[in-house]
Formats: sequence, C-alpha cells, structure tokens
Amino acid sequence: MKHIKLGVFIFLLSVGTISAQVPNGYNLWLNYSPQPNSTILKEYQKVSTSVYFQNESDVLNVSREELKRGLKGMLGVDVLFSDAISKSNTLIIATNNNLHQDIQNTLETNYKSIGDEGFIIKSIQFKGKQIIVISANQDVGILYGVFRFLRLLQMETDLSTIHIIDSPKLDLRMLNHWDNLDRTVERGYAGFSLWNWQKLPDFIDQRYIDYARANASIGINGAVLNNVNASALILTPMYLEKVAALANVFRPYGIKVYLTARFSAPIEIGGLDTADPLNKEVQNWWNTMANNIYKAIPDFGGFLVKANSEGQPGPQNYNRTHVDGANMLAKALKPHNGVVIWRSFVYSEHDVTDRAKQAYSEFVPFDGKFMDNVLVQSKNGPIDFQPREPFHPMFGAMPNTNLMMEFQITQEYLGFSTHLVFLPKLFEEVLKADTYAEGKGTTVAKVIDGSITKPKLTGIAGVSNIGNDINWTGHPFAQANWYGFGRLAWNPHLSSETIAEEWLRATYSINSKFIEPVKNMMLNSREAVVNYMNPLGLHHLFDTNHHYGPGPWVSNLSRPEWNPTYYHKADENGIGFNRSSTGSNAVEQYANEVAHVFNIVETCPEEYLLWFHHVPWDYKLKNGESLWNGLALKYQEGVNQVSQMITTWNAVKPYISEAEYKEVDMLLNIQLKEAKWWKDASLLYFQTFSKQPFPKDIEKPEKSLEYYKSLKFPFAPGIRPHWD
Ligand code: GCW
Repeated sequence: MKHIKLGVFIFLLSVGTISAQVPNGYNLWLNYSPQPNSTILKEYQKVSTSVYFQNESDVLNVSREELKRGLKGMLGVDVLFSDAISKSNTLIIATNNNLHQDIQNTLETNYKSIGDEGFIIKSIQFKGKQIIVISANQDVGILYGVFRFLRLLQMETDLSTIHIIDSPKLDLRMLNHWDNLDRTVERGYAGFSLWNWQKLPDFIDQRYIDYARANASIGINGAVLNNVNASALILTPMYLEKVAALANVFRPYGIKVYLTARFSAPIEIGGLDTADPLNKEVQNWWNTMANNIYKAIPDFGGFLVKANSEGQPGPQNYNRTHVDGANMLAKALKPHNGVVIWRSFVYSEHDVTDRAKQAYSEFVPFDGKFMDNVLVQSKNGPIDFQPREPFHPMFGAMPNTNLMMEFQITQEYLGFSTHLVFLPKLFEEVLKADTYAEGKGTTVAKVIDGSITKPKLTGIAGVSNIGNDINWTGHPFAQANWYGFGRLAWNPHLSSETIAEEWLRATYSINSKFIEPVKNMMLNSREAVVNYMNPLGLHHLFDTNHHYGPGPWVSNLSRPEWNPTYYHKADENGIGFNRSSTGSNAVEQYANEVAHVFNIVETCPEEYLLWFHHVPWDYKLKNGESLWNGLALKYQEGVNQVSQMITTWNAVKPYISEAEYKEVDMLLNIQLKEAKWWKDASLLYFQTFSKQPFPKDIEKPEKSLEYYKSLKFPFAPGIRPHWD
C-alpha cells in the first residue's frame, strides 16, 4: 500500500488537497514497489533489457501489459520488446509451439506434466548467454507464468539459476460472491457489490479489470457472480447480457463466470407450474436456458445451486433427490462442457438428532450417483464456517464423487472486516487434517486435489470478502485472506507462513524488521479469535441473524438448531454437545482412527473438546485447570493476544507510513474492545451455570450480563436491515 497512485481515488475535499498520507490499498498485492537494493535492481534490470513476448491473443496481451506495469514499477524500466526471438533477448516469453526447437531442447521440460494452466520459468544458456524463458502449453499458462515471474521479483528471488515448473493442483479455483442484484452483499463487510448491474453492460468499471488482474495473479479461474440465495432474475435476457459483459472482461484473465441457479426458476421466470426435475417440460426449459446462456457466453462455467437448504427450493419439494436435481441441470450443461456445483450445506429443523450429521447423512448414500460434470461442494466443517470446526466428515467419505471444498473468506463468524484474522491458518488446519479415509496420510488436501481417488474434476471455492470499499476488503489485512485463499486454491499444500510472508512483502514492505513480527502476529491471529469467541470447541454462539457479537443465551428462535443454546448445552453439570457414541454419535461419520480419538474425552484434542463432549465444570484439563477455570482463562488469553497484536503493531510503526499505521491501529483497538465484549458476555452467562467465581487472572467484566443481553444491532452489515 506504500506506493499508491496518488490522487486517483482520494480527494480530501475539506482541505482541497490530495494527501500522500491516506492509505489507499486499491492496488492490493500488485503494488510493484521500486526495488530499493541497487545490486538486486541491476541484476533484474539486466534480465529485462530485451524481451521477446509472443503477442497474438487477448490473454497474451494482458499478460504483456502486466509485465510492463510490473517492471516499470519495480525496476523503473520501460521494457524493450522485440518482434522476433533474437540473440539480444534476455527474457523470452512464449508458448512451446512458438519456441525454437533448440530452446525447447535446452529447457528439457516435459510440457505434458504442466497441463493447460501450468508454466515453466527457467534460466538457460542460449547462444552463449544466460537468459530466462517463461513458457507454457497454453496462453493462460503464460499469464500465470508472468504473474509468478513478477512475484519472484517482489520476493527478491535470485534468478540466475531459477527453475520453476508449476501447475495448479485443482481444476476449479473459484470465488463465490454472495452478491444480490440490489448490490447488497450477504455477509459482506466491505461495502456494496462490485457489480453495478444498472450500468452494465455498457459501462465497464475499471474495477472489473483490476478484480480480474488480482484473481489471475493468484490463479483464481472462476467467479460465481451472485448469491446462493438466488434471484431467478439473473437468468433473464436483460441480466444475461450484463453477465456476458463481465465474462468478456474476465476472459483474457483466464476467469470463467458462473451463476447461481434458483431451482424454482422455471416457475418464477419460465411460466411453468412446477420445477420438478423429472418433469419433461422442466428439463426442456433448463436445456433451452443452457443453450441461450452459451449463445451469449460461449465459455460459461456453469451453475452453483443451494437447494433445499435454509428455505431455498429444491428437488425435495417434489419428493425427488439431490441427485435428480443436480443431474437434470448437469444434462442441460453437458453439451456445452458446463458443470453443476451442488452444495451440501443442508440441515432440517425436523431432524432432531444433530445438525452436524445431516449433510453427511443426506449425501454420502449418493456417492457415485452424480453425473461426472457435477461437483458436490461441501463447507470445511459440519456446521457453518465457525472460528474452529473439525473437518467435515464428507471429506474422504465420497470417493466416487467430485467433491469440492467451500471456505468462507468473508468473516461472518470471525469479526467481520474489523478483526485482523489471517484465515490461511484456518484453511491450512483443515487441509492438513488427516481423514484416514484411505489410510494414514489421506489429508483433506489430498482428498480434494484428487491425488488419491482421481475424480474427474476437482475444485475449491471461497465465499468472497470483496466489496466496493476502496481497499476491496474493508480491513487492509483481509486482503491477505483473498490472496491466501487463491494461493491455497492453486496449491492446497502450501504453508500459511509462506503465504503471509509473500503477502506482506508484496503489500507493505520488504524490511525483515517489519515482516517477522507482523508475520507472527498474522499467524497467531486465528487462535486469538478462537480464544475470545469460541474456545475449547464451543461454536455458533453468535447473536441472531447478523452474527455480530455474542448471543450464547439466545434460545427463542423458531428452529431449534438456530439457537446458540442448542450448541453449547450449558447446564449446572457442565457444557458442550455430546457427539460421542453416548450422544448424537456424530463421531461415527469419521474413519475409525479419527472417530476413536474424538470419541473419548481424554483423547479428544482439547480444541474440539466441547464440540464432541458435554464436560463437567470440574473436569480436569491437560494443564491441570478445571474446565471452568480453563475456559475462563482461554477467553482472557484471546483478549491478551489482541493486546499483544497492538503492541506488535506499535513496534513496527517506523517501517510504515503514519496513515498505514493509524488505520490498522484503530481497527485493532476495536478488535480489543470486541474481544473483551465476547469474553465478558460469554463468561457472565456461563457463570450462571457453573456458579463459580472467575479465576484470579481474569479481568473484571466491564458491564452486567443484562447489559450485554440488551444490545441490539438492526443495522449490522451483511444482512438486509430490519427492526425485530
Ligand atoms: O453461514 C450461513 C449464512 C447464510 C448463508 C448460508 C449458506 C448464503 O448465515 O447467510 O446463506 O450460510 O452458506 O448458504
């Protein structure tokens, strides 16, 4: 954020000047700040003296423009492009069929292994001198190769012996926008939707292009434009024309558009009186719909569907199954190579057992029944994007299905865009979890990247945290969550530490005195939010509907599983949801090795203790504390961790601008206030059951339980406001 294009967006009207002090953040991790080290600078400048860049498609054009922009920013050079490969070239960028045979031979690359989207970056000897070649099978591989090359410069990588062969591990790497047609964003905390439907298709906002650049830079190749709680109107000709305009913008960046399909659309916009998937007219209606969409958008990605979930229509309305519904749409898309992404996020108020078991119970029996252009998209955990959940037992349990991961990048349950929480830490924890489905080492990452069961299609989706705030994500550090999601979508085996380091260098500063402490702060931030909101496996204690702040006392909602009391089950004996074999037996949905560990209170990892067990208040934790004291201390630890984040941020003040410092400092102080609110409200409430005093290290609550219960937020962001 240091080297912003001043004056583009920010007018300080009151003083009539443009301030260099205002952090903008618009450029994300694509700042391309000048390289300060003169030795490195010279080295890099040498490499970019004469560049051959194959130039015959839109994809290659935007890649070339990006290279120009990056080298200008970082090295201060206007790149000299040559028309043909020649002796003078220092950098050659071309697909394999455009490379001389002798260069191909020197590259010694197995082009087959990198597929359509992979690339190679290699330093070779060519006509007696050392040059760098970026090559790929397809233009989109060049696009990704160029972005990687620019990142290598941002990371100050030594290029003299560079040899990178890389390709994405997953086929579909998608953002899911929960954006409504009125531009509100469900669970969005960074302003309104980017998509200006009213001005589309004729007005192309520069932000659409910069959005596509940012996504391409991390390898995201699909965007679902609208909310899974869908309006059928998006499928009408007027909107499809607008969608096509966005698809045209995104195409050169390797990004396909997808839409959510409301299952009842044949009734709502098609004039039919049913949406029964086995009805011929309904099937024809969807076939015609698909034909029309592909006429307007030849590379349309497909449909994402939320069906029979939280009141959305679906095949079960007609006594049909998820398979009937998904396969009907899949048949319509199949001739066009489109896919159906069918969500497994289902639960019913009529199932009295345990919400955590329902997706598995409904979907696993259908393993092998979905068409091969259907992907089943499952959330990372069995409840709903909580600060911590054990991995979803569906991972590993559907070996004959294209099973894809859904993470939430927007912080519905992790402090909105006010709290600094580095989510790649959470994503990594899930991806590294061992399902034992095919024996030890069957991590979730290996399940979704297809390396074990070899599904036809693999994928991952992140619910976007992007809005029209100048810095895109509200909190400047929330950009790291978009970035990190993309990096893990490309390679789910990456470490969160690598991602934090990359992002910090590209975004803020390459000074290690800044990076080291701030990186640690980021890496610890996820545990902090778990501690001050939902420690020891507690979950879903959020206030009703908007999910802003604590509401563990809420018990009056119409559906039992919407009430926090359903999840914590606190009483005079103890607290926690018994999902062991003596309770709901949700543990049995995991492979034996995992189930066994979760099932026994002594072996269950303490971070999942109250997820799987109802535990007495005087139960002894591993650190010797009673459950009550230990729980209280965890809440306090979370608050202390936020104080520590503030201390860290103060210490790195010399390495950033005053405005950059101030922006995050203010946010961290709100986070501290809200962390205390969570601690005080939760502990005062749980104390009514434990009936025990707080241990001595607990800071005294600032207000009474009644006060916390009385708080109301009808205009909290992320929902359509209303007075209850
Ligand atoms: O987390 C819940 C949210 C809903 C969301 C739903 C889902 C889009 O509270 O706002 O609806 O999950 O994932 O479908």
